[in-house]
Amino acid sequence: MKEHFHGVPSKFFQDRFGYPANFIVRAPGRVNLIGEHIDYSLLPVLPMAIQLRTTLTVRPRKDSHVRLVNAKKAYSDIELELSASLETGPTSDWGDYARGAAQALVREYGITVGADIAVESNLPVAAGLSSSSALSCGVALALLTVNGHTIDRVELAEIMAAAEQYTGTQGGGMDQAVILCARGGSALKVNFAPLQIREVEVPGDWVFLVTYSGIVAEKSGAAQATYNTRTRECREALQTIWGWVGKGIPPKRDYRPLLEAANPQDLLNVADKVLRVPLLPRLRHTVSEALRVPDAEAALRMQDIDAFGRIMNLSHESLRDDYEVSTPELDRIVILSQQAGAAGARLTGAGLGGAALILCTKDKEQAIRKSLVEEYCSPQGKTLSENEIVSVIPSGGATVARAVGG
Ligand code: NG1
Repeated sequence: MKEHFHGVPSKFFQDRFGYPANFIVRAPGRVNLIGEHIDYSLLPVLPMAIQLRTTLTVRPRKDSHVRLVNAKKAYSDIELELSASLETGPTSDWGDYARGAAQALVREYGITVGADIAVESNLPVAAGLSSSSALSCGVALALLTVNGHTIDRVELAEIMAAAEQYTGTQGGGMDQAVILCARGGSALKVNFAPLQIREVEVPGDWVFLVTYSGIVAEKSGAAQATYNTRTRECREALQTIWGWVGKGIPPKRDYRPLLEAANPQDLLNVADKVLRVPLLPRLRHTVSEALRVPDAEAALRMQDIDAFGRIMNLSHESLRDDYEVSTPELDRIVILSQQAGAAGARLTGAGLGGAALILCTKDKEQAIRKSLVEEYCSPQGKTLSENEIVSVIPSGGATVARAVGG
C-alpha cells in the first residue's frame, strides 16, 4: 500500500506547525450500494469507497503527545497524550474520532510515539459518506506508521470498528472495512464476525451520483440518539422473535442464526403475529434488506443495471417506510431522479439527512442533473447547484505515502 510522494506535502501543515510534514495518509469516504442499517446486525453489506477523501499530513514527535489541527475553521485544535488517561469518555467534538482510535491502539499495540497531524478533507461532514470513519481510520494509520507498526488491514478494520464506539454511536463495521480494504474499480462485499471481504467489480459504464440533501445528519449530535434507538430496536425484535423460531439462548445482535432458523416468509408471518410497531417494521426492513444484498451482488456481477436499480429503489422504500430514517428531502431527490430516468436511487449511509445515491447510465446523467438543479428545493429553501451533484467512482482504500526526504 506504500507509494512515494514527491513534492511539498502540505502548506497547511507547514503553516500550522512551522516545519514540514513527512508523510501523508489518505482515507476515502464511501457510499453504501446496498445493505443499509444491517451491519450492526452482522449481516453482509456492499459498500464502495469513493474518490472524496480525508488527507492527514503527519510528522512523528519525540514524545507521546498527539496534536491535531483541522483546516475546517469550526474545528478547534485537539491535543491528547498516548497513555492510560485516554480512558476518559467522549467529549462530543471532532477529537473523539482521534481519541477513540488512539485509545484502541494504545490498548492493542502499546503505541507510545506521538505525532503532529494536519487534517484536510473534501468529504462533506454529516452527509452519510463516512467522513467520521475516514478520520478515525486515517488517525489510526498515522499513529501506527509513526510507531513503526504495519497491521493487516482486515485486523485493523475490526479494531477500528470497535474503536469508533468510543464516540457513543453503536455502529457496525462497514465503514472501517471499506475505508481500509477497498480496491479501485470495485465495490466490497463485506461479511462480519469474522470480517471477510470480497471485491465485486463495478461496470465502468455505470454512473453513480451522490447528492447531498442539505440536511445534516450529525452522528455526534441529534442523529446519534435515533441511530442508537434503531440498533436497540433491532436487538429487541431479534430477542422477541427468537423465542418463537429459534432454540436456546437468543443471540445478542446477530441476525444470521435467525435467518438460518426459518425461511424469510415464515419469519415475517411469525413476526406479524408476535411483534408490534416499531419492532415489526424494523425487523421487516432488516430481513428484506438482508435478502437484497445477494440479489444486488448477483446483478452487479451480471452487469444488470436495471435489476440493481430496482433493488436500490426497494431498499429506499424500506428505509423510508419500515426503518423510518429517510427525510422528505431525500425522498424528493429519489423521486426526481427516478422520474428523470435513473435506474435506481436511495438514501445512502445512516439517513436522517445526508445524501442520496443515484444509479444511471451515462445517457441519463444530464437529464437527472437538470431535474435536480431545476426542481429540488428543500422546505428550508435550499436548492442544488450542479457541483453539489458529484459523480463518484469506485476507489481504493486508505494509503500511506512517505514524503521524499521527509
Ligand atoms: P454513516 O452514514 O457514515 O453515519 C452509519 C454507520 C454504519 C452503518 C450505516 C447505516 C458508523 C461509523 N457508521 O454510517 O456502520 O450502520 O450508518 O448502514 O457508525
